[in-house]
Amino acid sequence: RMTEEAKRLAGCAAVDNHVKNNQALGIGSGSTIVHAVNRLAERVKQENLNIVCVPTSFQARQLILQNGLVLSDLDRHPELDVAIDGADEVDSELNLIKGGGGCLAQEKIVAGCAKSFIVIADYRKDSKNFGEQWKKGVPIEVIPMAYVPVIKALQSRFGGVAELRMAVSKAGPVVTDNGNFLLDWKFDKVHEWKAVNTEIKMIPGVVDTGLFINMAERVYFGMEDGTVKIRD
Ligand code: DER
Repeated sequence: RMTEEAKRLAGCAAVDNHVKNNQALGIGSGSTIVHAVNRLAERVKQENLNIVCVPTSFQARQLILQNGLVLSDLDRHPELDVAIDGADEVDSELNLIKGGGGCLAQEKIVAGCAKSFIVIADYRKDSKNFGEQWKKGVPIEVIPMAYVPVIKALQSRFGGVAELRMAVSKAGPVVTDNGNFLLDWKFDKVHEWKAVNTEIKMIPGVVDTGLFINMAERVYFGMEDGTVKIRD
């Protein structure tokens, strides 16, 4: 399909432009990162690169192991050279909505440990303002016992509707890799996202948000016409 090829283009461009020998990499989660990891494994083998990979989820961990890459962690490598990850939406200032795959908490930790945070996405994620393309709202990871008060706080202070993310292949709510629940907050207006992110993070019970504000250094968009668009 068109978007799969666009994801592949973005993933390869990021790996080819930012990965070199003797690096510790942060490996994101989702479907676009699969293409980046495939290309990384190819380059490690061809060029005999010394690379270690820190995952952002169980899925990323499996991807690293399945591709024969060296698995590491933040105990051994608390400072990463480059983190590569996907996004659900990118705005004109390179702010991201992430967490569509429910891995935002570890993704933000790893992205924050990297000298350079590089995002890969297909053309559908390229937006001006949050909400133009991505309609599922901002994912928010919460401590399970607090999800109702957090929903009430979110809706009364910021408007919109926050919903507990229910699992499809499991009865009950989605449980994250950290044993927490996820809310999807469908906001209903343009916010000052940097301030709102901080205020949401301060609500007792909130673990983290899918708002990655002022974190990405560069985004590679795989386009429908087979080109790659770079936004810095
Ligand atoms: O859930 C996540 O944070 C993923 O990184 C998401 O933002 C991108 O997933 P995709 O590459 O499958 O679209």
